[in-house]
Amino acid sequence: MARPLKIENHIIHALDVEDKEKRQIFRIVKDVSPYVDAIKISTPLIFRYGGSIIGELKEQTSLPIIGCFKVGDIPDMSRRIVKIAIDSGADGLTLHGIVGRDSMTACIKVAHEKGAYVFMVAEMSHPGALDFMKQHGFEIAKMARELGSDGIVAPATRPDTIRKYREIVGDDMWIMSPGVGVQGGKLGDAILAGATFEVVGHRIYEAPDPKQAAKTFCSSLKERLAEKQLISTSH
Ligand code: 3DU
Repeated sequence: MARPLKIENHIIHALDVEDKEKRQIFRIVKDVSPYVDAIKISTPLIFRYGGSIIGELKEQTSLPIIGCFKVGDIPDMSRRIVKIAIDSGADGLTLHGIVGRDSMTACIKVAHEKGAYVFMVAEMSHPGALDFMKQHGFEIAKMARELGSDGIVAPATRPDTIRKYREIVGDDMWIMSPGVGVQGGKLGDAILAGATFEVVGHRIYEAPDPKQAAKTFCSSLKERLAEKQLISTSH
């Protein structure tokens, strides 16, 4: 059974550190865990260390590990990717909604059978998302809701669109919002617009002291949310 994803700090750390040694990676995970709600990993870490790294990370933290593999293949392959990622220890996964309903249905089915959760990417945070993806983001979010996805991914770099995404998915789905920091999103803007979690990668793992950086992100976000009396959002 997957580790539950609790909403406490509203921050997910993107642990994109395949260039570091395991000992340094484990240190970061231990140090940042009190200040974030999940650890998100991506494909480069798996290429560097293999799928067994997921289990090793889970020995360092009690937080859930979200595999941000943006699964988006034909239904059979998508299902197989989701299955092996969860069997390797992933508690949650991201999926690429733009590949369509059949692939997403296959992913959600196997994830839920295995007690894991999924976030469907509706719109990405980088400028290239405006080429094709943004035009379909709201439809993807609607599909995510209809298919029973646990959450969506929507950009912290365009917080205004988050309001609309929240309207579409309703109050009971998670919205994970990447793009805070190096991509230009301002801490707290996405949450104040309706997101559940903001994703912070570089600004934590590249800091001279990742623990201090995570602590500061956590307290600054709490202060901002408290100002707006929005200290916790519903799921
Ligand atoms: O820009 P950062 O270093 O804070 O990291 C952002 C992370 O979020 C990184 O792992 C990237 O793969 C992920 N992500 C996006 O940046 C944008 C998306 O739309 C979806 C995921």
